Amino acid sequence: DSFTDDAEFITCDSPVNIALIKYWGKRDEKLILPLNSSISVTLSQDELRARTTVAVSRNFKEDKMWLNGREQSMKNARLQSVISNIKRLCRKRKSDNDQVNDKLQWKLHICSENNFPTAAGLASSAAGYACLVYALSKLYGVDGDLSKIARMGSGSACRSIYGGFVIWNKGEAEGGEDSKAEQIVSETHWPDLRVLILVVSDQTKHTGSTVGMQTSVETSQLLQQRLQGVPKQLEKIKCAIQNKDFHSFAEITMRDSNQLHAVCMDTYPPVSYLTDISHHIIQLVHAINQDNNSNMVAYSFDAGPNAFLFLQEKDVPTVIDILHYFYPSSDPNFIRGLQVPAKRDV
Ligand code: 2P0
Repeated sequence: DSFTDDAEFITCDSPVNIALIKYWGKRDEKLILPLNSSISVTLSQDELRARTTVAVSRNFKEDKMWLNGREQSMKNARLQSVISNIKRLCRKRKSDNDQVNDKLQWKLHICSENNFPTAAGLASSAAGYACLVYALSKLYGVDGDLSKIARMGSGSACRSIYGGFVIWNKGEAEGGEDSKAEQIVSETHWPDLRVLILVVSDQTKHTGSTVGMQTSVETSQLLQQRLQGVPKQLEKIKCAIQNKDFHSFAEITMRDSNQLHAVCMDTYPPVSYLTDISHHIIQLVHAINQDNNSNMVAYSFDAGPNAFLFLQEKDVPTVIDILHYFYPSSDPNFIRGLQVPAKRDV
């Protein structure tokens, strides 16, 4: 199919978010409702971003989708759920507008690409679904709470709809009406916070998050234990963020990352996302902090071996020197630039 005058399209970029208090486990697989609330920071789009173009045309013969240049099946329940939810919102608001009604009938083409390794534990599904939802909302002229629709694509995607520091409230409602993200503070709140991403591996992870967390819910007692403690950790990190208390922020962040990976090891059969290099980075960060008598760096790992390091701007040169000393011959892409808490710009 080719574009004609009848085609309408829009391209959007979307940022990655990294959880400080992690989401791990669902109470409803279909609606993607989490067992616990989570808190994340949205990163700037200089290094990691998803870019999605969505197009409709009366000449398209069927719905189609490409991810990083490869055609994907449209028979994906989450993808279908996102598209139908956006269209439903559109119908609700614009039922008397013929032009919009036409557009809703036309076939849809989606083209999405990441400028970083997909499915390597770098939050690609979060950026990808947030981007798709945002782009579709613009195409069909829909506004309103996009976070809930992004959640239906991938849980963590609901947090990439906002910039700065974001909480995804787990909600109580059975239908998920109140399970959505909201901003805690904007990207201007803590301007000297920095994030360094150490790309230990760009290989696709062996156990995807969806299956990994499902197995944890079924088998891990430690997960049940963790769920009891999360509300307190959420309050503590909110407080550290409000006060820009880096020392506490760092400890809470590292403890939560460690707890997630302990839960993964407690899962049966165990899921291990960290590699020897990840463990070395953990030891190195604690050595740096011990030398400094206060936390200078914090690590956080998602469902993959890659490290997200948090630090303050003043400490960036020191930490980069140390990293170069310990990883002298590593790939030039090993350190993926400096990220700052960012607004969710389009
Ligand atoms: C998070 N992760 O809070 C946690 C930390 C990975 C480790 O959210 O099944 O891809 O699509 O809702 O969102 C990754 O899980 O899982 C994730 P689904 P998702 O960022």
